[in-house]
This record gives sequence, C-alpha cells and structure tokens, in this order.
Amino acid sequence: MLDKLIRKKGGESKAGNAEHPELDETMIPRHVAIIMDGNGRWAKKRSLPRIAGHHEGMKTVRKITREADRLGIKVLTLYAFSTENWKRPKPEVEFLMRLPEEFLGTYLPELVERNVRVRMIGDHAHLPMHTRRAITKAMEATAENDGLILNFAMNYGSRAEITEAVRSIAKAVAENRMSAEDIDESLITGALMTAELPEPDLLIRTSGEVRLSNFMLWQLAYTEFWFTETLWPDFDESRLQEAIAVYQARNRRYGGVDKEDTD
Ligand code: V07
Repeated sequence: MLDKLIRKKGGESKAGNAEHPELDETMIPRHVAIIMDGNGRWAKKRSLPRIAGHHEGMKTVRKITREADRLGIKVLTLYAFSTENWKRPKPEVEFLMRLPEEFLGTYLPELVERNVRVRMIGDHAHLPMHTRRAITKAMEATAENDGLILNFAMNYGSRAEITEAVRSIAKAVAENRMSAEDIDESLITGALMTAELPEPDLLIRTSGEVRLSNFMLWQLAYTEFWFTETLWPDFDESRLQEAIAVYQARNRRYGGVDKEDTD
C-alpha cells in the first residue's frame, strides 16, 4: 500500500513509460548489465548476413542508452565482445572491430551532449589499433561527464579479469607491499576492472540463452537476473521497462528484510 502512495504520479505517460506506467522511480536499478545476444539469429530469420544483425544491434545500443539515461540508471554495462568471440570467422571479427568506430563516429557528439561518460572493461591492448583509438578518443572526450556511465565490455572475459587481479595481489605480497592476511573480498573487488563501479543490480540476457558466458562472475554474486527470448536487435524501451518492473516487483517482496536472509 505504502509503495503506491510513495510512487510518483503523472508525467510518465508523456515521458514514455507507456507500457509500464507502474515503474517506481524511487527504485530504479543503479547498474544494469546486458548480454546482447541474438544478432546473428535476427539476421538469419531475414536471410541477411550475420553482420547485418550486428549492425542493427548497434542501433539498439543507442536506443537503450538513451532509455537507460531517461530512466535514471547510473551505469549501463554492455557485453560487446568477449574473449571467446575471436574464434568467429575472420571477416565477422573484422566487421565487429569496426563497430565501435562507426558507433562513436555517429553518436559521440550526442553522448557528449547528454553528459554520458564512455568507459570500457576488458583487454584493450590486444584490440586492433583503429578500434582502440576510437574508444580512447571517446573516453577522453567524455572523461569529465558525470551523467550515465556507458561501460563497454570489449575483449572481456571474467576469468581473465579475476586472474589478472590475483596476479597483481600476489605481486604485491611477493614484493612485501602487503601480507597474505590482508587479502579480503573488498581488496579483490578493488583489483577488478570494475573497481570504480557499483555492482550490477540487474543482469539482462536477450535471445533465450540462460548462461553467464564468462561475464562479470564476481560482480554478479548478488545481482537479479532477467532473461528474455527477444533478440537484441528487437529489444526496445518497453522491454527494458519490463525488466525493471520485474526487478522492482522482486525487490518489493523483501520489504525491509535482507534479500539474502529470506527462506
Ligand atoms: C557491437 C552491436 C551490439 C550487439 C552486440 C554485437 C555487435 C556498440 C559497440 C561499441 C563498443 C565500444 C565503444 C562504442 C561502441 C560495439 C562491438 C560490437 C565489438 F566504445 N555496438 N557494438 N562493439 N555490436
């Protein structure tokens, strides 16, 4: 009852929460992470080459970034390229590696104007030079922005990330800069590439696959998961709103009780 009274009234339908006017603006997830799956399948259904699906998926990135910002989400992490994706046919990998340039060539002015900060997690050292250059330019151009953080996971693998964190901590111990007894969870959290970000509140995976595929394994320990059959190029504002509505309904059920302490 009380949550109904607290919920803000009006302004929503015009702003665009058309299909989910019940969204509670006081309970928007801070950090939403998305595994953007189903681009190849979207293309196949239309007898188009896989790269056409990737290109269409890029347009969805713009749409969902705008909607995330409008809803007041603070961090949007998008799994754009995994360490496994190098196994794909070379022409497809080359096309994918051009997408950051195309995306930023088109939308960087808009991101700057909207106060969005572009970041990335993953191994940038082994990306093609042209890809790295485009992403670095965007990170520099938006470094002072304090609005939505648009965090691309590029050449990212969670086990590699954790391995690197363990290596850096082991080095500090070996060099007597710290002792093994000082190692705790917060130290490990701080050694990951997401050190400056809050943990994801909500993970979305599109296209009906129900796996983590080496994505943010440490960071997702307490995250709510939401899966949809919708293919990424078909994902839109109303699907994001639906995911958040489900997230809010789940969280509301705990009403003050620690989520991890219910049975
Ligand atoms: C990619 C489009 C979305 C669906 C998933 C696969 C294809 C945007 C970027 C991007 C990355 C970094 C950046 C700016 C934009 C991107 C790749 C693939 C590799 F700084 N979309 N997108 N990168 N797809």
